[in-house]
Amino acid sequence: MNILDITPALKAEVQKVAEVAGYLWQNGWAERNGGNITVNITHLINDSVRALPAISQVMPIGTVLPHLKGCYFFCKGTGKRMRDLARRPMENGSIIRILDDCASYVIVADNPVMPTSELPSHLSVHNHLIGKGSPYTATVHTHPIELVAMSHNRAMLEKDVLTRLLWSMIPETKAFCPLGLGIIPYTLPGSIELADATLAQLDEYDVVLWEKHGVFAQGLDVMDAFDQIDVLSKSAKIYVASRSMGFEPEGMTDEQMAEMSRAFNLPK
Ligand code: 2HA
Ligand code: ZN
Repeated sequence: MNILDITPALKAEVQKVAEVAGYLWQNGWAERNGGNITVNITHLINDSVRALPAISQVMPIGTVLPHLKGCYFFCKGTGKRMRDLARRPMENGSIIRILDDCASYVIVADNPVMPTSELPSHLSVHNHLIGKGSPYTATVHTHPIELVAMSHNRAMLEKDVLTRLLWSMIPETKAFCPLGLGIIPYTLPGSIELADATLAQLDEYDVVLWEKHGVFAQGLDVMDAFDQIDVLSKSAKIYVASRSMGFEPEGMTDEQMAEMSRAFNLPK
């Protein structure tokens, strides 16, 4: 018997991950093994999962994350493809348990699929979220074409330039991504520097753009994290479509955006 079959809430959560993995692939945002998804599933764990034996050796995280003691995560496997995760989540991802030292983990289900190479940075974000009492449980990293293209433009990398541009393309973007888009200057993928810079920006924004690489989003669940990337990407596509029709889009005015903030009670 598969562990998901005796844990319906967990099964529903893993199915959401698979659904989002499919969207990332269909959008052309997840070539080869590009992108990562990590979801904190601790609140869905029952005694059957708690009783599962380790099916891997004890593996070091590479850092100490005190708020993660005894937590469980579903993680995409290292080198695995989003399009495969979409169809067969438990063969292309795994459930891990963080051990009491807060510095190591074991895989408990379903297969000994090693988690994403970006595990330390994803787990650092989860540790930070729990530490500040955040309700967010999911982190998503992916490579949205138009947003990455925009990050090749120096002027667009200035603080909140892209946020303002993207918000001004269609009213919903400000309503559904009310904190905007943080920017992280080019940093080596998988590095501690990138993880630290991401952590710092996520206190101010729910989605951050890694220059010339991709986006990293946090959300209540994996669908929420995806939705925020999706609305920003929609705005980016409207900008690109306007430019390819030969004009610079006018964008909503400051007053129209201020009116949105008042009407929707938005923080910025
Ligand atoms: O793990 O996209 O940046 C695949 C990636 C890393
Ligand atoms: Zn990437």
